[in-house]
Amino acid sequence: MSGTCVIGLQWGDEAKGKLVDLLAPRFDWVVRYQGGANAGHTVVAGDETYKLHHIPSGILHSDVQNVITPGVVINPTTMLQEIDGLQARGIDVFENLKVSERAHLVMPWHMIEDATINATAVRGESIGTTNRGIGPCYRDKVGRTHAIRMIDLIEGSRDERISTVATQKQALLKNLGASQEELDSIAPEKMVALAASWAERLAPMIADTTDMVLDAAEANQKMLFEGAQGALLDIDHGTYPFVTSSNSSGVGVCAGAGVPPKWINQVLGVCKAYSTRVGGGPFPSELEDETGEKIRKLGNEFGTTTGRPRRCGWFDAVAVRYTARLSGVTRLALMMMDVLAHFDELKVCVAYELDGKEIHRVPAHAEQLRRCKPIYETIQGWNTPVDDARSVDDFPPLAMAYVKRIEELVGIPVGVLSVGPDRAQTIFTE
Ligand code: 2SA
Ligand code: MG
Repeated sequence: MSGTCVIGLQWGDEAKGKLVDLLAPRFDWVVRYQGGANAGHTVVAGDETYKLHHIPSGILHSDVQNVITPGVVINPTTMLQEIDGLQARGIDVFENLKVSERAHLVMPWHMIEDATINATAVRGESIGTTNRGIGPCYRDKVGRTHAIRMIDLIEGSRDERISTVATQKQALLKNLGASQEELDSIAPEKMVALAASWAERLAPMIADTTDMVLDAAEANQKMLFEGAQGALLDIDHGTYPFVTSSNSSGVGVCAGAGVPPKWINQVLGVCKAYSTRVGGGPFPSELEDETGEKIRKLGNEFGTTTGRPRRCGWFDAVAVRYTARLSGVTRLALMMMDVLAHFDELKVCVAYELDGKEIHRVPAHAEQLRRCKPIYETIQGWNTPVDDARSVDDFPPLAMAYVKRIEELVGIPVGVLSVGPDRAQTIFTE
């Protein structure tokens, strides 16, 4: 089998969805393997724009099998809404999507818990989660005692299980200070009825995706693994604790999808030609000035899921070199080159200054990263639109010089350049 991964190398929103949609026809399978409805993958096909949260970005291609594997956390209500929206636009989701019986469910109580967490400062700053119940659901998965999985929906003991956990959660949330209204909203009888309605609609999709994926790999089929969020948000390797609750870097693919490493041979590392971050946490190359504002406007940098304005800054080669190495990246995809096309001068962060010393790695402690001052290299901008570029030859030499410098600093060749949201605005350099 050949397995290719599409991994975000920054803090998410690198336009992975666009690449997955574009590459999907070359593959038999598209696999979503971590995260949940916190993801927002935008795919533009002709005049239609699709905003996907749970559903793999290969869904627009009817001959590609899409799967959601054990590492994903699923909110069935929002997933069903997403499916209905796609079905209404003529995409037969029920035909080519399977969901792992091992995947965990984001329950209404997780949303209440997330709102509580979000209001809490961690090391003086709020994490700024997407409020989609992601952290509390993964916490229950690891804790085991209160978890509900897809397979629980179609097992005989469902009603009893849901009712027991709902009762326990009401008591726990009461202690956390939840309102009576919130407690009533997760009453056991309500949760039992909700789970039954989910089961009725989702049952045909629930499958042993691990077995399916292994069979396909052994039968030499081609698989595309679609990462969500970015490697700097990885729970183990990111800018902890300002991270998401799953392994969003390349190292998360095997555990989340249920495939051994031997099946993975290509990793496309996706990054913007600049940096963005949404939510709290340190961001050394952040621009809190009119240049940052200009990037936000030109790049329309607002969250796909929550609509939040994204923080913007220059490209951070220290951070991307780290995540590219960690993720085993074989080619870079440099996105949003059209946004950088309106500057006389560009900067790239090539090192940090931490407590008077120059360093070339990302420190583990959020406080240390917060103290890091970016050391910039200034690069001449090309200041000419590149939206219409369709091959490398259409790029101004100064734009190619920028690309070359990024390649050198990160240590990986650029294989894809993107100059706009449309499928046609993507250049494969080889
Ligand atoms: P969570 O909800 O527990 O995963 O939040 C924890 C941190 O992870 C960040 N995070 C994201 N950052 C960028 N994009 C994401 N997806 C959406 C999008 C976000 C949106 O594509 O635009 O619409 O706002 C995403 N998901 C999680 C989050 O901001 C917290 O910093
Ligand atoms: Mg996104």
